[in-house]
Amino acid sequence: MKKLLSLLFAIVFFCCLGTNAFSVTHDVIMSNFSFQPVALTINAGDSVRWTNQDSVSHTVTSGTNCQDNGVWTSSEFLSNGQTFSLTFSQAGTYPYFCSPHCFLGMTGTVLVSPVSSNIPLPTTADIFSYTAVEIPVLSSNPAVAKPIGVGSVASGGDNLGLHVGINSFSGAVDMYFLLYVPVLDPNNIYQLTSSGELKTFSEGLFPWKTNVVSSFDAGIFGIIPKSLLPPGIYTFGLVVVPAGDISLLEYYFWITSVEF
Ligand SMILES: [Cu+2]
Repeated sequence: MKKLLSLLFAIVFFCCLGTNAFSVTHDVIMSNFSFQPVALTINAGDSVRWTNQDSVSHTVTSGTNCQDNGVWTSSEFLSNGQTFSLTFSQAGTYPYFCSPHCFLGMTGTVLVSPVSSNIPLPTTADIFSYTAVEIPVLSSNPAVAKPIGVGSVASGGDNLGLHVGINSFSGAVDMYFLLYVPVLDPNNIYQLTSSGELKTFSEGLFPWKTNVVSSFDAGIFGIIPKSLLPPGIYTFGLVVVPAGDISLLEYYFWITSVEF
């Protein structure tokens, strides 16, 4: 398991990152001055892709009564064959229209259903890589969740403020927190132990948290001014497995990097 985990981390870090089975993309066609389907129901975390099949240009503009409500930034004018995509992470009703043809009744609605706040236990190996965020993004959809936040360095700020925030799972899980900072040690990926120490994989396998049953939000190392850290690439990973499962066949692995 420890070799596997280390290898896995290396593969993910050096390669690129896979797709996942959780987000669904739904298509809406713009045809004959209408959106088809007019009303689309999706789950929170899903995406919608609009494609213009008319020869005239259309827009995808949020709002009612032909008034842009700014819920999303209106698409540009889409010519034939062009697409516009959005991901809906919050449940709700999202009316929209085509700006030049709203008066013709060219309107539509996306209904976003809430999903359970529990993240389902992993049943396969799923890897989710994302661009660093300041604070964790919570979601019951593991493909949408961004459980590791890195503080203001994510947006060019001065501080590394590591933070893990995550929803509860539908069963108990164990979590491993991994760090790889080649400028400090190019040869080892470290695990953060439950007591806050850093251990290499040659020292064993050290879960960060075991038997987690509820959601939590935890800071790690506090806030560190980046001026105190050597410049380089800092990569962090969170691996979640069903509690006690060391088969490494079923896991979620979130990974994110920040360079400063
Ligand atoms: Cu139009």
